[in-house]
Amino acid sequence: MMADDYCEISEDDIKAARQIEEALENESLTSASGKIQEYLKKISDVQLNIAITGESGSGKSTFINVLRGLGDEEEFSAPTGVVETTQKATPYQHPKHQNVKLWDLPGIGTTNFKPETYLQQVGFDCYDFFIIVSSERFRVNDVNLAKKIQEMKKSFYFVRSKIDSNIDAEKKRKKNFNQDETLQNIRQNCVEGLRDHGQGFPQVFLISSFELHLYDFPNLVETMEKELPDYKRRVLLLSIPNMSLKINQRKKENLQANIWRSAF
Ligand SMILES: Nc1nc2c(ncn2[C@@H]2O[C@H](COP(=O)(O)OP(=O)(O)OP(=O)(O)O)[C@@H](O)[C@H]2O)c(=O)[nH]1
Ligand SMILES: [Mg+2]
Repeated sequence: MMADDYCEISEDDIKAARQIEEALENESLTSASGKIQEYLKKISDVQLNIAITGESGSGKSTFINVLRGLGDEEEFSAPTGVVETTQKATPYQHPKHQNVKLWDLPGIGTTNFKPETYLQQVGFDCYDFFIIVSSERFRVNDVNLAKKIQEMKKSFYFVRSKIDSNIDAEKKRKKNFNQDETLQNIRQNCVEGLRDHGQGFPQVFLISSFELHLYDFPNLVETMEKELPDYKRRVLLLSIPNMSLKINQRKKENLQANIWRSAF
């Protein structure tokens, strides 16, 4: 399945956008604003395509399964594995939002998906929003994905996965093990890695797909719940790029008409 099949704006969206544009050209602002209101009510119907991306083996497919409340071997779950597993972008329904699709992308950085061709192979610019999943170390591929997303003026969450492995290893090996300090180190490493490459204040979540109640998984779910409508709104607005221009134009015309009227 190709991502391009899914990331198109629906016929209905285009029709509604045309109606608004026409209203802005031919009707009063009040009538146009009525149409805009109507359109905004449809926000809940907007398709949002979220790409789960990152290096091969970072835990992307496992993460999608836990977000959907599924075990790795349940029916309809995403295949996971200890060797390169996901070979093509595959959509999965978000558990709560009908119109949100979670796309399980192949991992970047294998012989099948080299960094030079990865973006094109997975149709990267088609998605509306991204979750970069990174395990172990902060890597150059993570930075490059983040940069590309920024270039496209889209947003991402950065998920640092497999925290359980890090905690277990440190606990076994270090006499002065302090969990909070270890977590703080990992977080700082991700935030600084992104910030040093011009990513401002990225949202970083530390998670273990094996221990969901620990670390940042609950916070990530809550943040998604809160912010998904905003991303839908953004997708909606991007689908009608001319609209604000036309609104401003009409306001200006109205203003000029009023100036003349008061002058007379
Ligand atoms: N310890 C630990 N292992 C994990 C976690 N998430 C995933 N794994 C393991 O990491 C391996 C890779 O997981 P996948 O979910 O298949 O990784 P992926 O990023 O989808 O891999 P590709 O599809 O090959 O790109 C599997 O053996 C998982 O069980 C986690 O939170 N903690
Ligand atoms: Mg996978």
